[in-house]
Amino acid sequence: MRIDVVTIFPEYLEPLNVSLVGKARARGRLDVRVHDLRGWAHDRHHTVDDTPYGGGPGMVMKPEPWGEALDAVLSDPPREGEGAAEPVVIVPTPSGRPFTQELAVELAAAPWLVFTPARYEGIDGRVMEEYGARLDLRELSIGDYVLAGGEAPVLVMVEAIARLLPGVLGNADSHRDDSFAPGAMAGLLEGPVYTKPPEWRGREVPEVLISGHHGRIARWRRDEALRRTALNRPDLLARCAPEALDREDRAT
Ligand code: 6GU
Repeated sequence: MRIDVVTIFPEYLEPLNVSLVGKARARGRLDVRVHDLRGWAHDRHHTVDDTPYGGGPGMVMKPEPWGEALDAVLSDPPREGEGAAEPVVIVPTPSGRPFTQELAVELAAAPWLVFTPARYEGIDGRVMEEYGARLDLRELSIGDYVLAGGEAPVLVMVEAIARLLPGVLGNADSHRDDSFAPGAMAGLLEGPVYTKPPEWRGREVPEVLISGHHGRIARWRRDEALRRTALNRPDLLARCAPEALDREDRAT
């Protein structure tokens, strides 16, 4: 997968060299390219923002540098089997649609993602009109709070996507039980986990986990998932299809 990021803070994306995403890059599973937007601002001060039409607080990112930057980045597609890959352009904004695990799974199948994190009050709306008219462009939000810019959301989204790429997580089964994953756990949150020692500060590991009884362990884990979901995310339980629950879920 190829990932391009255009930003006025390239150094904000340094964590992409670390840990899981860094290893995926080192292994050749991910080709990440970070570009400085100011390279496409041609005045003496490399200006990328201006005051908003219609008035109001804050500044708006000018369309010309974004247009030149996107034209340049999009003119160099990764090679994909026979032809050139189609890009998915992702515009991080608190006004976007929610970025979810389902979307992470969908985007992990794309060959090429181009992120355009903005600062200030956002990017001139004509940029999204222009590229949205001819490309798959998504305005995405990572949650119901406001950040100072889209760079941290890019780190969040890239990590969520990269860990789903084949050969990136050590174990192909690792995301089967992820919280929010559809399937056996029916979109429930994961319950608590334990490791050695069996007793720590007088607290013991739940006895069932050392019982070796796989049926009882699976039942206990599911009960804990149901309990945690009811406590922390009752909205998820409410959305849970009745068929996703089994007879024993109702019994407890
Ligand atoms: Cl994608 N950007 C900003 N600036 N704030 C956010 C966000 C994105 N998602 C949630 N809050």
